[in-house]
Amino acid sequence: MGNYYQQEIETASREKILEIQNEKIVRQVKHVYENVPYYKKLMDKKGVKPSDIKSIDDIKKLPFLSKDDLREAYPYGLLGTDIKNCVRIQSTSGTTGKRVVAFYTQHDIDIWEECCARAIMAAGGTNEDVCQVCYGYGLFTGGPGLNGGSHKVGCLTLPMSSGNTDRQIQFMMDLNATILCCTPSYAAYIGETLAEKGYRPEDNKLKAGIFGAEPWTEEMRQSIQKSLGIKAYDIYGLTEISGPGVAFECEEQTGMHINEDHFYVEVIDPKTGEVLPEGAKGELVFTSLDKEGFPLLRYRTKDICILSREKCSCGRTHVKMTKPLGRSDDMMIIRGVNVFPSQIEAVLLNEGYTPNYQIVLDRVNNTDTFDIYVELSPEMFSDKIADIQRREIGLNAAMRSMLGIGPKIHLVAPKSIARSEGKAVRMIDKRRLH
Ligand code: DLL
Repeated sequence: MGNYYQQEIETASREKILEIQNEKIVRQVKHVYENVPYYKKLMDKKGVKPSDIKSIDDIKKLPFLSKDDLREAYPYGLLGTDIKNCVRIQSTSGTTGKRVVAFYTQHDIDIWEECCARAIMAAGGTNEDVCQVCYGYGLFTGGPGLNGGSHKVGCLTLPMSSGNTDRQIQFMMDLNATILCCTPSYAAYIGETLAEKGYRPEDNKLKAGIFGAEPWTEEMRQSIQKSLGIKAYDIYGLTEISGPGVAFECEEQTGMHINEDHFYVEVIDPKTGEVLPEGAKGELVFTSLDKEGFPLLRYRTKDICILSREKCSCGRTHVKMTKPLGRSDDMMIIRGVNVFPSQIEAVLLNEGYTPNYQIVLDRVNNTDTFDIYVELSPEMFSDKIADIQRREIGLNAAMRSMLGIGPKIHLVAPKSIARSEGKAVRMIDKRRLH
């Protein structure tokens, strides 16, 4: 028998889940139409009325939303309730200067934390566990989401946030952490640091890790499991739909169960928008069925995935998604932070540079390296090293402020970055994550 947080719903029959979805979608569409003028306009343009949505199958009639809509409607345009009913904002990168801001009522926080609690219990968590959360706390959803889930399960929670690896290890060892929550690359780094300090995998009390927010391979899973002596579980989510816990892995480790009672999932052809049959590879689209603060309908994630309804030995009935197999846009995830080339371009132009640049990503000792080669214009060019260094420091700071992480800037001579005859090759990713 599995370890469930909400067994009845997690193992409900397909018919029961459909019944819940049918009921919720009718209510949610009506609510959004009446409360979100931005989406009402899109529906009116498509000629769809709330009364056209009689069951979940009718969802195909609704218009899509994307990050572009979020930018256009920034900051309040997609709010689904009076702002005074909201208790929290979380945020992630937008495609340019404007970030995505998502609003939560207390009800939304409860749903979100319950989803994270399901993930923790699927990884074997109980109220006897010590759960070390080293996802970032703050605007990023990772820390707050797993923190809330850990409380709901009744684990003793260590709200470490990210970074300061020596302190992470000291707490982990002294306070007998049993569950580790962080990005997979940070888990790998912790494993490596433990070994450097002379610890063997059996010296720690960890039994499970809940890792997500960035792509990671099956090989990486094996290596983390070995170095920490744990079972490593994947977890998926995005700020727009709530945060971590939209989907999570169970002990079978063959994909992530999507919390279908809260989030309806479709897979579409990213080029045509056509809904694809189950089992086909395409872009994930989520509809939040019962969120109040930021109730997005048919939100295009740009994550490429495959869904499967194969029976799972854990007893859960919710559909499973593969790990994201890529993106249908150019978003990069660097040290767990989402970065768009368009943000980098915006900084360069703001700072007076030309948009001739190249991004190089690599992974050294399980940590992402992030280099940007930027061409100087002839007027900027100087043969004084101090001038160049001053510019590099300034540009690094401007990038850090826009992106939330600092790249290593390399200023190069005018015309030294190869021009391309077709699409410019702006990004070289040597990490091989998919
Ligand atoms: O990364 C939420 C999260 C926090 C998930 C902690 C898991 C753990 P965002 O910053 O909005 O939210 O980024 C969302 O990250 O569209 C995917 O492209 C990527 N992503 C999230 N989880 C995974 C995963 C959080 N398990 C974007 N594997 C998503 C691969 C992931 N990519």
